[in-house]
Amino acid sequence: MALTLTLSLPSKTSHPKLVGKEIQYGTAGFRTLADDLDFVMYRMGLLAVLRSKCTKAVIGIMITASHNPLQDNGVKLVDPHGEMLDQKWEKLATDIVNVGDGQLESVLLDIIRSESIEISEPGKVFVGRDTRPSGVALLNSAIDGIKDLHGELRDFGIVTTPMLHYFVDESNKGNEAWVSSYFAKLTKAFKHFCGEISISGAYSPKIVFDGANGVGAIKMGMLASFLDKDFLEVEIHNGGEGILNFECGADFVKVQQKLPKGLEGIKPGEKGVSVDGDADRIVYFYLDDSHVFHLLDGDKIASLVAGYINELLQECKLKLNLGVVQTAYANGASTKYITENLKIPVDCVSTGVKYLHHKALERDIGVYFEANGHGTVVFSKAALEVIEKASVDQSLLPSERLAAAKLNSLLQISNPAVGDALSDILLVESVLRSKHWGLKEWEVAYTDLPNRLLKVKVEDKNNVQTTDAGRRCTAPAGLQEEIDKLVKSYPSGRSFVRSSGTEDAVRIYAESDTQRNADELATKVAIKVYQMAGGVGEAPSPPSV
Ligand code: G16
Repeated sequence: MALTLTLSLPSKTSHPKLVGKEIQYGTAGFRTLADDLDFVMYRMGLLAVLRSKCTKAVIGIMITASHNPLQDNGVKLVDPHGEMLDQKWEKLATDIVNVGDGQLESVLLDIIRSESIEISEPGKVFVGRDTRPSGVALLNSAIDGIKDLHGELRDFGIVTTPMLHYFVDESNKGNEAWVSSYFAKLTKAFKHFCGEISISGAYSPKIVFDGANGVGAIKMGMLASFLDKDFLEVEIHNGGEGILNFECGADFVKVQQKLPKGLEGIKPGEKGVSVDGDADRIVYFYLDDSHVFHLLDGDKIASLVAGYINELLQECKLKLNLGVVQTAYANGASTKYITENLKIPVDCVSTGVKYLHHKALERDIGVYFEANGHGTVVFSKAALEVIEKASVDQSLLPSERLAAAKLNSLLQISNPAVGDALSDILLVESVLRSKHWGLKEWEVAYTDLPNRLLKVKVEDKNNVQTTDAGRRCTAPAGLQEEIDKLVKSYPSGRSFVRSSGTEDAVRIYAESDTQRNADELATKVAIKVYQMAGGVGEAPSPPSV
């Protein structure tokens, strides 16, 4: 029977498409200048309702540009289990955003037909935003879209990105989805894990926290209020008084490999922790006695957490399949340590939590972290049942039951929906406390190969195309061969380039035996990108040697 459905979109004329250039659903949704996003938000409101009707589940809309500068904003859709939007729908999102106003209804009708959506189904959408001032108007645009397709709305206000993912997941499981229930769940599990473990050795429960002047600072304050200082003592800096992500936050600290603004007074040995603008990434750092800066990034977190889970699995003698997932940005030394010393298999996937998350789900217990500090621990329902059973199995030795019980409560601390800076802090602190370690004891497991991350602006970042999880460049022609030649002349050299999916730039990564060599290799590769891929603005400065 032919579909005679028509759509009326009363708010459409209030959100005209003013931007001509094509934009794509990137690594984590649409992300660009906030001024260009009004129609995108409206259309994502429409799409979220369709996705909800299609999946018969709550869908999330998070308005954030995460680590990007204040003037940017963005939007990502959250799927029913709290995971990133299905890739087929990413394509639909791109289609819907790039059609002219005149074709919008027909494209929506095409989606309704092709996805066999029953339009009378309810559409339920949860929305949240970070602290960017532009978020208020953009949220209203998304709400117009939701209302135009008669969707039901629940607005969580200012929340971290992982909180919104968590609320969507919990709600679809039929559980409570409240801010207070999120904090209660995380802190209960943390207290349960740490309750029996005394503070001793090099461990201190104090962290010096860099909130990137964003939502992470607000929510860290709330989290800390659920915990006594014996569990976690938090000294909050960059709580919103300065500019979001400006010279602070996890991305700044990771890329610049130095202290964030506002934490200059941190004492040698104190634990520094930075989150990014929407609190889905963390990195740890400290100054040694000579005031030299040390970074413990997502690779270090993966090795710490996976190593500890492995120990517990061995202690309770459970044969569960544990694996780590990384991307090409993982430091070569971390991959070697995890595979050769910890003997845990490592998979390498393309950049983007969406890829890591799905790969990690293939294991009984999957630990995934990007080097930039984005990650979590995921586990199957069956694995959790096996662990729970072992924790009370009287036929096991008490030490075996205890290890299973510890593993059980450790897994409750993670946010299984997505990488979450707040739950990751509790996860890391749990392991450090259990091992009576400070950051130095954690850091010594392996030494990072010196590395450098650079960015180059080009006329069109689509000029750079890659394959093999972003490790080999297929366009422009000849660029990969040039990179290969450069890499060969550096001991332990490795370098790759790829277009960012969140910024208008091409990223360059290089590592080598010394910092000087890593810097030199990265700069030479950046110059090649600039020359061969249509660089704009100032050319990267040639290395001084
Ligand atoms: C997002 C993604 C991450 C990714 C990062 C950078 O993080 O969620 O998985 O690593 O972008 O991606 P790209 O190199 O493509 O710019 P966030 O924290 O910015 O949302």
